[in-house]
Formats: sequence, C-alpha cells, structure tokens
Amino acid sequence: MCHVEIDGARRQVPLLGKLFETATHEKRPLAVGDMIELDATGNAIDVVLPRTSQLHRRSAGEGSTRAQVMAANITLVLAVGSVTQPPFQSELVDGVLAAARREDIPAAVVLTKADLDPAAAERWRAVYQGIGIPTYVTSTTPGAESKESLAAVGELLHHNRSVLCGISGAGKSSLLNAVIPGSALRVGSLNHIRQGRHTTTHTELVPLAGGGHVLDTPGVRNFHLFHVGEQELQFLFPEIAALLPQCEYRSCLHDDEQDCAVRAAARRGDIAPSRYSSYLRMLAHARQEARPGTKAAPPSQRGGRRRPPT
Ligand SMILES: Nc1nc2c(ncn2[C@@H]2O[C@H](COP(=O)(O)OP(=O)(O)OP(=O)(O)O)[C@@H](O)[C@H]2O)c(=O)[nH]1
Ligand SMILES: [Mg+2]
Ligand SMILES: [Zn+2]
Repeated sequence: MCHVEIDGARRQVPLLGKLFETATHEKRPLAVGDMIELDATGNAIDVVLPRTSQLHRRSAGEGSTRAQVMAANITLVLAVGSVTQPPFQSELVDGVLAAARREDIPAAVVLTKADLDPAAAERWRAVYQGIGIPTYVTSTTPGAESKESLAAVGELLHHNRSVLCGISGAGKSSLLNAVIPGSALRVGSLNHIRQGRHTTTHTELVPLAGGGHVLDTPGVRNFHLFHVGEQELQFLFPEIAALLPQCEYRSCLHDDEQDCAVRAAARRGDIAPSRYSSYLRMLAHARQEARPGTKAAPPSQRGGRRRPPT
C-alpha cells in the first residue's frame, strides 16, 4: 500500500504486482516522491513515471548490493547535522553532499542546535561555506530561536521539493516544525534516540501551505554511495576536484601517492581535515566494493606521470 496524492487528496492505493517483477538494482519499485499513474480501474498503481532526479545510497545491511532510493523527483537536498547532542557526523554529511553532487541536485547544510555550542556551529559553517555549500546555522529552542536562518530555510523549502537527511536526533522534524507553521511532526526525546529508537519511522512527503514539498526522513546511520567508482569519487568533492591538475600522477587518488597536491593542501589545512578523512574513508569503501578483500595497486602501477619529475 502506498499513500498517494491525487488531485490534492490523499489516498491509499496498492501497487500492481507486475511492478515487482522487473529486475532492477533497486530494493523497492517505488520511492517517496515518485509520480505515478493509476490503472484503468483507478484503484491500483500501474506505472511509475521516469524520475527527474533521485537520491540513492547503498541499501543498509552488510554485503547489500542493492540501491535504496531515499527520494525521487527532488530539487534540493538538505544535509542536517546537530553541532552536538548527538555529535556532528561529518562523514555522513559529506556522504549526503557527494550523493547530491553525483545526481546534480543542489544541496545545502543545516547545522542544528547551535544554541548548545555556538563555537562548534561556527567552525562547521566555515568548513562548508568554504567549499561553496550554502550553510544555515539554526536553533529551534524556544526563546533562543535563530529567527533569520530559520526564515531563510523556510524560504528555501517553499521553492523546492526538498529532502532532509541526517542521523536520528539531529533535529530534522524540529526544524520542519519551526519553519513550517502547523506541520506538527513528532519530535523525539533524546533518551529514546540514544536507545536507538527513531521518532520518525517512515519517510513522509509533507506538502507546504506556502508552496513546495518536503520529505522528512527517519534518521540514517550511514550514507554509503551506491556503486561509486574510486576514480569518480574525487569529482564529488569540489575542493579535491579543483586540485587534480596539480597532482603528479594522472591517476592519483590522493591517499599515499607522491607529489599529491590534495595531500599537500590537506597538510596545509587548505582542505578541512574532516573532509579529507571523509574522502579517504569513502575511497576505502569504493575499493572494497570494487575488489572485495584486496588492497588497491600502488600509484606506480596506476598510469603514467602527468609531468616529468623536476
Ligand atoms: N537544544 C536544542 N535541542 C533541539 C534543537 N532541535 C531539536 N532539538 C532536540 O533534539 C531532539 C531530537 O529532535 P527531532 O526533531 O525529533 O530529531 P529527528 O532528526 O527528527 O529524529 P528522527 O526522527 O529520529 O530521525 C529533541 O529532543 C529536540 O527537542 C535545537 O535547535 N536546540
Ligand atoms: Mg524526525
Ligand atoms: Zn593527488
């Protein structure tokens, strides 16, 4: 059964069995945000229309080879992370940003709970603004609301079909409640969240009174890209992509190669340590996926030098 919106009204409609028969790499035939057509009886989903965009990751569970489409037909990805309680998880945020970039979907970062640690919020804001990602620092605590940034996030949501991605307890539902009057999504107690219980248990597409739609998702623990090639990954980090022409080896993957401009920039602090470490971890994942149980070839076997040694 799926909840669908038809001519502004919500209905529950079953999927026709044939939609499960076509073999794809996806775990489910339908994702939140999909546009559908009903069959002739008007009582079952017959066709899933082609998507304009999709945000997908490797489906959770060890050894899973299928993709989980978190959201379809979206125009904006918001990576949401609390600056503390729970601690900011840069690898997850960086994974979400890389996935959005891979699908050409504009993305922004929302740093929540700034009231609890304004200095940490400022540090992370600098990291993401530094690579050209619009970043919003928010607090929804009554009496300490960040009115301006909440208004800016609201404005963004009203012009998009957005999806919010972040770990459980990051404050996604609280954020939506604060920027969208009357949305009244359930907000969790941190005690429950610490015990591993999610407050939001399914992804819901919420139509906004002032225009736009937003997808509130249950928290994700990790965000592994689906089948990303180790050579592709570097292009999903804009600050790394910008330095590629300066690396000694054309096929440099920027981990243990000599004369690597990316490593040098990371050492100087021109690339944020958290971003570089996210890249290295994602690279390790990509390698493992490509060649389970093996280590990558050393740089000397990975293609020629870009320029003669000086
Ligand atoms: N201090 C402070 N606490 C916040 C803020 N935003 C949210 N919280 C608290 O953080 C907890 C989790 O908030 P939720 O909005 O339920 O988090 P969520 O990301 O929707 O969680 P899931 O639905 O489980 O994925 C609640 O106790 C909120 O009151 C904030 O800006 N400041
Ligand atoms: Mg929630
Ligand atoms: Zn390099």
